[in-house]
Amino acid sequence: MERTFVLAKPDAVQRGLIGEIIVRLERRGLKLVAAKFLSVSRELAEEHYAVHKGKAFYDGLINYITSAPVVAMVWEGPQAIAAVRQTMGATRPVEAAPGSLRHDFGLSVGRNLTHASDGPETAATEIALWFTKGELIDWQRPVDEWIFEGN
Ligand code: DAT
Ligand code: MG
Repeated sequence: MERTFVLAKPDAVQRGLIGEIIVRLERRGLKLVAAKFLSVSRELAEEHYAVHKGKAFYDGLINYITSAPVVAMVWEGPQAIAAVRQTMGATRPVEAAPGSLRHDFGLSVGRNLTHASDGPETAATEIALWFTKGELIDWQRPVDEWIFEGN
């Protein structure tokens, strides 16, 4: 089973889309294992987006992510990383598939509503950056046998 880190970014929170993001991931069959509502410090933002340091959009990205509260989450499921990226849609909302969150609610790459880990290493790094081990909840969900076929 795979885990991935997800953020409802400040624009999603401001626009009342926290529930919309969660309902789509729940409906998909993914399981929530951690969640918190927080204001992002500049230090945390810079660490989270360290890979983008030096790019033209970096300062705007840090300002955006620290501008208002976010919801940080960890979701679990088979191929959770790919599944969540698919539900979010491509980085640029106008290139995101119809039906994806970024398509259905976005227009601008700098206001694209969500973040989701892009691979196993980044998922592990991001989960450890945003959550303590004790904040990750192992819990049983009997319906899982009807969603996950042993993969
Ligand atoms: P993603 O969030 O889909 O993983 P990314 O990691 O390439 O995309 O970039 C992180 C964020 O930075 C992205 O969600 C929005 C912003 N961003 C990326 N490319 C950008 C660009 N060319 N102009 C403005 N913002 C950009
Ligand atoms: Mg990324």
